[in-house]
Amino acid sequence: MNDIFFKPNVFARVVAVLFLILLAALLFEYFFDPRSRIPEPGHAESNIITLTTATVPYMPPHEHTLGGDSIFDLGHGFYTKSSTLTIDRDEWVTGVQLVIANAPKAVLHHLNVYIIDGTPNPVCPGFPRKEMISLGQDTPDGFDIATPYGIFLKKGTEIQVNAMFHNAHPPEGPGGTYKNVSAGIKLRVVQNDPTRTVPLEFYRLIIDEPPHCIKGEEVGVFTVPAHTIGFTKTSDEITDIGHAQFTFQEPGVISVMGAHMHPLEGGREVDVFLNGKQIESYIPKHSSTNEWDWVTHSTFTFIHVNAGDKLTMSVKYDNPTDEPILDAMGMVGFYFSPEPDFQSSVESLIHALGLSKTPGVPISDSQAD
Ligand SMILES: [Cu+2]
Repeated sequence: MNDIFFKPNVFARVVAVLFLILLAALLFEYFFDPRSRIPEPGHAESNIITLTTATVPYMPPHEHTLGGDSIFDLGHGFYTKSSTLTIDRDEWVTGVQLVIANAPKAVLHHLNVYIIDGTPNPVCPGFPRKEMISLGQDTPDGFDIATPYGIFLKKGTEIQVNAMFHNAHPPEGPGGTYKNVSAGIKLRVVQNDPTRTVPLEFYRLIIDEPPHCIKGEEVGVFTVPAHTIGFTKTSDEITDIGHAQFTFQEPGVISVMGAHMHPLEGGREVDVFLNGKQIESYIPKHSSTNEWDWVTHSTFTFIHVNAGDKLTMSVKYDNPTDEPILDAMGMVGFYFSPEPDFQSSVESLIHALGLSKTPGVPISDSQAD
């Protein structure tokens, strides 16, 4: 045994060095790969895509007199975004989770995930980014998508997260000064899943005045006059009605749907109508004993629509104060999947889940049957 390699202490050193190299490679992958993939237990091919905005280093609170200021005022909102992520293989998104670091959720105004492919936004053509996910201060933190649906991300798709924080003193927000604040999303994804066959497209209807789409602005707002209770604005009462309504070009299914308004400024209700008939009502509720914590629950509706059907909305505010509310918002977000062979796919879904067959009847109602 003259071979130096087989001397015990040399062998142990070689093994130790190889182990350290492997460890360093794993740590490098984990900490420096911007797209951290975390395998999900129980699903061999499942994993998580995380996309996080740049941090806002210093976020002081500001006074927010009801109706007295606007989200467009300097220093009112903190805007931040992520780098662009290029999807490196075909993925189906099956779940979405909001993540906020170093601040309470109440200081997030909204987080949007955009698909950057040059396609104009279907509801807001002046805004050249398609939306994939939109979460707000008053929406749930995330949602799961049932089979056969999923958000399909084709290999090469570029996505980006944009977020706006709004840090108001009580009672409109928790107040406090926050450091290194970021927002992001975790997307649960699967590949080559034969149960995911129907891609979801996201749409967002917005009531605003004057219109923001034409100017390419991200946010649309309207004014609620002073001393008005039950002030209601509907899709056809605004200048650019095109982005507050949607006419379906092909048959399909609306699945996840939700709304955004400003409950802490007097937002009371957002209603959704299909061909003039009300199909959903979103009423914000306090989600804690804090005055600023509200949630407006999303719904899983599975509403069948035909080509030519029209979706419209309305939003209601109470403003008992002496000042107008300058930055009231009213929005509806929903996922639609065109399904030319709708009947066969819905039959299989009905069969699988034991649901109501009546078009327009939400699952939550039909399950009670
Ligand atoms: Cu808003």
